[in-house]
Amino acid sequence: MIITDTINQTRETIAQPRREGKTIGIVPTMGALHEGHFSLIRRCRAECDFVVVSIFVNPTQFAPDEDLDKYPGNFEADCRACRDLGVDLIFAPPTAEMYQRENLTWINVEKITDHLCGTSRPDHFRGVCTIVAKLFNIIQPDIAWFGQKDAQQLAVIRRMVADLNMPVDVRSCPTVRETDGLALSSRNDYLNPEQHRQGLCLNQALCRGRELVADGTTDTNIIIEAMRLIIEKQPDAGIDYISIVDNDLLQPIAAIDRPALVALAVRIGPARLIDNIIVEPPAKTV
Ligand code: PAJ
Repeated sequence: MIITDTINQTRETIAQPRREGKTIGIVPTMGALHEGHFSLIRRCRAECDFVVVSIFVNPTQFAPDEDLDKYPGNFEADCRACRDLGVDLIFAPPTAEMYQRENLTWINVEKITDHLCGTSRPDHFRGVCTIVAKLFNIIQPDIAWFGQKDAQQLAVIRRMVADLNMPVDVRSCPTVRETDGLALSSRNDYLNPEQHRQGLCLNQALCRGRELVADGTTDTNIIIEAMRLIIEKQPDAGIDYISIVDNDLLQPIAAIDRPALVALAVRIGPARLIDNIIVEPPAKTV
């Protein structure tokens, strides 16, 4: 496994497998790797000849009051895990390599970023799209993997790739959870055991939402209120949003009459947790 930290070295390293006609896959990450990341890397390993993992805590997707300075990381452990998973190249540049001058060029995906996390993190997806586009330009992967855990990020990146005709096949993997249901996240490191317990309310609320839809409830207000009650039972939980949107442009919908994304963001102590599921409209009986 090769580890690079400059753009030039990375391009030179990838030139060889590309010449040999190998398919290049990338899993972009911010490090502090866990089973969620590993699931993407395993898929990439299974479906590509040359596997690249990028590890870069991207400052432009953090607002000034967010957790950039204390974002968890353990580079040695990440490298060991990647080696065990058969990764060919880790690209782990310092910030000054990725942003060599004041950044004046940004990618903004409109509309899909209007709701959900876009409301409380207005510049977040601009930072995500810009860094992912830079990574795509540096690595020029054939295939890139992202997690359904960050459903809005996935939708935004798919749209960026489509609108800008980027020659990358974007694929996704389902959300990996702890056995107790908490979606894995690098930010779970911020939780003490009691906060972790309270964090289970996100998955519980989503399960309740799924159950209501399965029982024939389609009114999204009713579903959202039922979910809200579950979250509000936890003393340290602060709701950022609970939303039900269509699974294409992520616009709020009044009824589950098409595939819908049920998504929520909840602050528990020091962590802001997000989670989501996709629900299908109840089958019509004839
Ligand atoms: P990061 O939070 O490190 O996540 C990297 C990838 O792992 C993302 O595609 C994310 O959706 C996926 N992932 C995280 N937790 C997961 C889980 N529990 N199950 C499945 N997949 C999971 O997302 C980012 O980094 C950054 O925004 C990035 C795309 C790298 C741009 O900076």
